Amino acid sequence: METQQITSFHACSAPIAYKSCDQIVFIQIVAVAVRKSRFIISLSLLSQDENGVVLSLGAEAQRVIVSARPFRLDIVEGRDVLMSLNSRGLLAFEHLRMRKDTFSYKVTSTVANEDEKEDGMWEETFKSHTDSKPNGPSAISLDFSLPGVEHVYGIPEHADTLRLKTTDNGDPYRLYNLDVFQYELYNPMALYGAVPVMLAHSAQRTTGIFWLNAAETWVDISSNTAGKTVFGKMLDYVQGSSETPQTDVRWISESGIIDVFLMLGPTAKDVFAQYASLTGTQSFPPLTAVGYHQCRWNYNDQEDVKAVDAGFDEHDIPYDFIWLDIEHTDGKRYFTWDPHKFASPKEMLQGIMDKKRKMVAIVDPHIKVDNNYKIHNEIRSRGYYIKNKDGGDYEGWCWPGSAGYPDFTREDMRAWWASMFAYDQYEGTMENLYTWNDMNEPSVFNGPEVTMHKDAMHGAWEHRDLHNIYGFYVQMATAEGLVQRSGGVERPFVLTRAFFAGSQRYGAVWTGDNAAEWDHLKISIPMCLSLGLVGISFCGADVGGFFKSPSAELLVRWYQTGAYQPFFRAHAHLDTPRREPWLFGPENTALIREAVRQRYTLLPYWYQQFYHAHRTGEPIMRPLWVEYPQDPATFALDDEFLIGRDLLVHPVTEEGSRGVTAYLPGKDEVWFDVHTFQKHNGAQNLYIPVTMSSIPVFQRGGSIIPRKLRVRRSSSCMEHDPYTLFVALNPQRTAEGELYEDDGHTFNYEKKEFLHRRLSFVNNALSSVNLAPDATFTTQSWIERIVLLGARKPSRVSMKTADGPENQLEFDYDSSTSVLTLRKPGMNAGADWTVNFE
Ligand code: NBV
Repeated sequence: METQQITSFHACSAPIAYKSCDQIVFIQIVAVAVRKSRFIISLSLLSQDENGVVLSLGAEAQRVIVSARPFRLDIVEGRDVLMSLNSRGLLAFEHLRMRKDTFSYKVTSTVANEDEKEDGMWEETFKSHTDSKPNGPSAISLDFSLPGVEHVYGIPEHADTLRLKTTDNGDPYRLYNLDVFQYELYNPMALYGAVPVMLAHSAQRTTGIFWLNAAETWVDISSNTAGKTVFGKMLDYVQGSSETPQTDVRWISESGIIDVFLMLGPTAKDVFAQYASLTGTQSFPPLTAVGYHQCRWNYNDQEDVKAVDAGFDEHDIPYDFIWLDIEHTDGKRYFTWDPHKFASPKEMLQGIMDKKRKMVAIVDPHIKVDNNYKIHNEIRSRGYYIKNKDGGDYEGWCWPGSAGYPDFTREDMRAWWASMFAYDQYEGTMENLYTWNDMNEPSVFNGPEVTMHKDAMHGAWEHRDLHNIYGFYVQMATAEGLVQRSGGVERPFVLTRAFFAGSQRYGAVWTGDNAAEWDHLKISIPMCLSLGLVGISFCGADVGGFFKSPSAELLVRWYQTGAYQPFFRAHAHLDTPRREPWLFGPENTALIREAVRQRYTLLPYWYQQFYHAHRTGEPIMRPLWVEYPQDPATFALDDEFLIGRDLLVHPVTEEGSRGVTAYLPGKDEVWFDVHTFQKHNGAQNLYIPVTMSSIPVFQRGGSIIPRKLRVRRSSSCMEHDPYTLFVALNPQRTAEGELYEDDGHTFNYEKKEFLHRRLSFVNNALSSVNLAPDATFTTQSWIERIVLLGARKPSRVSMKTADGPENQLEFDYDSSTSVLTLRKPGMNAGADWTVNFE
């Protein structure tokens, strides 16, 4: 596996002047390509006449052809058009205007009388809410044509299939961060977060469009092959036609400018790197956050927390975090504790810390209007609240009653908010307390669509212009607070419900208030996959379902699925019966225990995946097509996924299921069932009988996966434990993998305090070499076992470290499964060593 580090990128910028309504409008269009070395190319003019210009994009015969009348922009490589902009002429740009009878500070021109008469242009009413629209209608729009493309992905958050649908017969996909009560599935409606990034994929190429706009946005998708394909293959009558498949997309935003980044690939991994160069990569979480999280609304008091914590020990189930929801506060005043139920938070936190576990407490961004509440008084006196259209502090109704909303788009406000997480400000806190930001769309119970009025003001900007980025800034400020409280030493962990492009830099997201239903378990897969494709790898869904009560079977299946998704947290609504893992009878407790334990054995691999995502922007939980881009059978799979390159997971998401059919990709690949070690060929649909004991998971032949098999109370308790290496051989009898380790919680890895090794099996020898010779981390962990899958029986196995003598190793060989096990080879995990199989 190669760790690609982005050292520089070049961005070719083509501001296009376009005449509209007597205004010159500048559309910023940027094509992004990432290079490993310093390599800057600027657009150069190839030709020009009165009809337009042809510009060179530098590499690979890529050109931008700009036609003037009508305006159209084609990105061309060789003879192929990769993408056309405005080929359908849907470019629209409504400039900000002044209403005749009023004055607006953002005036750019006057408006024709006819405009003013049109309904809704200067004022809009939704239920009892009136939007004053001081600048009149202000929408922008542009169309993109994608020749050769039948599959588009991304633009989360929607509870829909991974492959986006055409919207000809329904609503477009809507991006508008909303607190939606009991959301519907397979629906383009807006949810809590918005990332305006779409990926287009064909067997030839992957490209991306990043529409940088935080206003309410709609995306319309149409395709000339809609309904005519099965598993990505064109049906005969279309194949026979001369028509090239094409997808057409139209983006519309309510306000702002057209600011688009075109990511030209050509591979999906190139697009991830290109997008990462613009918005950053997944933050590297503390290792503990990759463990299991136990949450509910609410754990009632300190005694309850203690009992639940003890329950995990009693039932021998590991966990890392226990969570406190809004009821832990003093009357929904965030940064405080209920004086009766949580009278001694430090004592509680110390008890948890003694077990090497952590806690998360919720801090929402709506602030109770209460003159006796320090946080409110400070925000008000500093003038940090968002203002209403008349200039007063905006007030809305939320959990605490009347609430103000801090203006997180202000840097000074964010700095102040961050300072509130200092141990001497946020009383009762200690270093094992982390944070959850909920309701940050923002949720306003009495606002239009349960959110903020669009004409509320953030300084000179209307809320309309930046709505979708509000939640991003809440999480940013909170994460900064957690970093600062430790003097910049410790990595933060912050979960957010609302998000925008770039939120990956500040922590984890979850898919909000799902329900204890099989369809909600199913949808967690495409929802997290879509987020991963646009950079947000640290994603999960409430295990068990938030609303309603899961059957024992659903709960077990959900644990088994959640254990293989990046953010693994059980959560439940206040009104649901308790559902700690041991409340469903001993058999189900055992099944849940096993699911959680499987997660813990794999933590070294998960952590390594996070490190990789942090370095490259590649998704951790990824669709199969990312690794098998030319195989159309992978293009629309919603029921299975890869973790990194090497683990394929096919959850069981049907009630009473006795088997699933998994697609194993790659005609040259073999896949090993991680439970039975049975080997299967790639490029086939495989029926796998299932029992309740586990879900199908496969390791790719050709990979090496490190695990820690001695599962303990929490990830921290396993810190120095030894590794077992699972070496799965491919038909060429080779395998490769990595081993990454650091202290698991500080930023010292940035100062090269980590250990990164390449493990490889080639020519009957397995070896470990240093991938980062200048890195300085030493480990106490050793290799206690090596398991070779798909192995032949050797006559002799010996091991050699750099400075030690050669040792002969004992081994077991199981000829029925072709599994060779070396017990206690005993080398330090950070050493150079070679094991020879003769
Ligand atoms: O804070 C209470 C809940 C929380 O448990 C849930 O995870 C959030 O998505 N919160 C929403 C507010 C109330 C939801 C009905």
